[in-house]
Amino acid sequence: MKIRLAHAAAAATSLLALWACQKRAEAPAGTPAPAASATAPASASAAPAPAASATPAASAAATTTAPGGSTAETTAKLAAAEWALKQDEIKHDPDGQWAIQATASSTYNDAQGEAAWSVNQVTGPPNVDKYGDDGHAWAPKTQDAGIEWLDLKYPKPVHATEVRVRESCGSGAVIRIELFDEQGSPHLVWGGNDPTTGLNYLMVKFPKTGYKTDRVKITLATNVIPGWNEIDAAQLVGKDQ
Ligand SMILES: [Ca+2]
Repeated sequence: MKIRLAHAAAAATSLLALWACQKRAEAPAGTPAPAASATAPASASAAPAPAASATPAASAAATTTAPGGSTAETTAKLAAAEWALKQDEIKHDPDGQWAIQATASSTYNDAQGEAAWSVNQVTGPPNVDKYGDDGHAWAPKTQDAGIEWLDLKYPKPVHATEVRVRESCGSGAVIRIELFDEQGSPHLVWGGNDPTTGLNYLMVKFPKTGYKTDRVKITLATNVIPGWNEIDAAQLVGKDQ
């Protein structure tokens, strides 16, 4: 039966549990075993994203008592503070905008409107608090089928300098970011290996665009990271001129 196959696949990928992000809901049956690679096919161009280094991975460290002091605890607190500062800075960036409309290649359970995991869950500011499966983020219809995309509209056209993608489950599967100019032509601003792990932002910086844009397309290769790949929100950064 397919259930047994699914269990076998799950066992085979247990070593990848660090990356995998499982859904509480039953996964669609018959999903092929995901490829065991965390490396995106390197595609053309552009500046590599800075490493997503400020993950609050520190909670584990906080429970280990360093002999002769509280070094681990201090490190954990500093990491947590750094994460809080980073989030605060992004949320209050005067040049940052959150998406107001979104379409996607697919949605989990064909979710529409404001339903959990629908594409509308990627609009507005971030509202997923911790890494893992969460209906406040968008999820595609299947876990590891391959190419999926989000097409996002922003309130104000700007000369863009950065895109920040907040990944909240199965992070690391983004392979491409494109901006659309006012004539509707796409421009690739980044492509490659997404280093994001845990709940964090993929932050892609690039030279200020000569054109104005209010539309961003984010492409994922969901087969790269086993399990569900969910996006909480995405910010476009840029100025009027
Ligand atoms: Ca969200």
